[in-house]
Amino acid sequence: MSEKVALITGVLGQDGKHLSDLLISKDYKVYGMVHKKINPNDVRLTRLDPAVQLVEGDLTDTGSLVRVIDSARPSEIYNLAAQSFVGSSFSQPELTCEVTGLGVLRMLESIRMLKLDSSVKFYQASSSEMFGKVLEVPQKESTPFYPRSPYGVAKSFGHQLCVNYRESYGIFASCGILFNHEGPYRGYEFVTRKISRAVARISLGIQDHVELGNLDSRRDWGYAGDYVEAMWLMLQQEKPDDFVISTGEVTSVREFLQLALESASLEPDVERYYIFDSKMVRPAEVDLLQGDSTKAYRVLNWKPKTSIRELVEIMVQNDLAIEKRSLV
Ligand code: NAP
Ligand code: F7E
Repeated sequence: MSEKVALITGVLGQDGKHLSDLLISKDYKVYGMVHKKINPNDVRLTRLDPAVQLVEGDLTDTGSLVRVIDSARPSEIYNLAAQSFVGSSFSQPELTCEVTGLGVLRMLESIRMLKLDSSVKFYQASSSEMFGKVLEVPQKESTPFYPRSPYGVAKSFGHQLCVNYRESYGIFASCGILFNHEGPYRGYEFVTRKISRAVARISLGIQDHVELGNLDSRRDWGYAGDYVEAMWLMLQQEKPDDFVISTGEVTSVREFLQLALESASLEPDVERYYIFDSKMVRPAEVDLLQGDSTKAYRVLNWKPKTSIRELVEIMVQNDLAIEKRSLV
């Protein structure tokens, strides 16, 4: 049997770490695309399995993408790279649309230029942010998009392009409409990691509060390790398609903070530990996201395994261990 070869863009991100581990455990040869020179001591680099072969390319540079794909000759491409922070998409809208939106076009065009239309399976990291000001609860594959940020707009563009290239050129392009997923490799700018780190530091006496914006937003938070399995399953199907990946459970930012405080054996008294930071409030907010993954269960036989309590526990205990190490 020929070797399975995968290319992951955005390999240094949260999902890149989980997915590369999963694919290596399945005996894939994995190429991971990075877009700038990284300090060799950067934890995002050192945590990667050494079997991942790094290649240099940028979603804003088509020539680099063509060269990366041509040299790796993957059978599966997972396009995880993006400017993925919604908050920054308001301050850097053009960059976000270039990378997160047009970057998808450049990947698809590179596949076409190399005449790999019928031999490559392409996964696009679509997002529940496309549902934005939701027109239906819960949200499923047929729910119309109403993005509320430049990030959501850019993801909607990338998603629609995949559908169009699938229908126009027969490219195997599948989109995972993933709801928020978190874990120990989550970036510190996202609210769950900001909370788990702050709570760990509060419990160790390093700080005494956490500054947050809107506590009333509600999200459908899952564990990233569960979600990358769905990505892989989508590319093992005979036909390309789009799937909502979610838990169906909704938790507010306030409740997430309460659970984190409990996990660190602190009083779950939000008002005692939280200070409002108006800088964290976005020009337009997504108030509620709740997914319906019935289709993923039916077609992919995929279901999330990790509860919100378990997720919070994983994140807080991980940050407690990191913060304790920093004290010695
Ligand atoms: P992440 O941690 O932010 O990782 C994104 C990666 O993309 C980073 O390694 C980043 O590198 C890289 N990148 C940024 N600009 C690039 C460019 N111009 N060219 C090439 N690479 C570039 O994101 P994640 O949480 O793993 O998410 C993976 C994907 O799923 C993203 O597309 C995200 O938008 C999408 N998504 C995430 C969630 C979620 O809840 N995590 C939900 C739905 C969809 P630098 O950091 O070095 O710039
Ligand atoms: O915000 C509120 C904030 O930045 C969650 C990305 O992975 O998931 C993620 O996008 C909520 C928002 O994630 C703070 O206003 C309050 O309502 O953790 P977040 P996000 O915007 O939901 C989607 C599915 C993606 O696709 C994205 O790539 O929390 N919030 N206070 C705060 N958020 C942050 N970051 N920081 C605060 O202090």
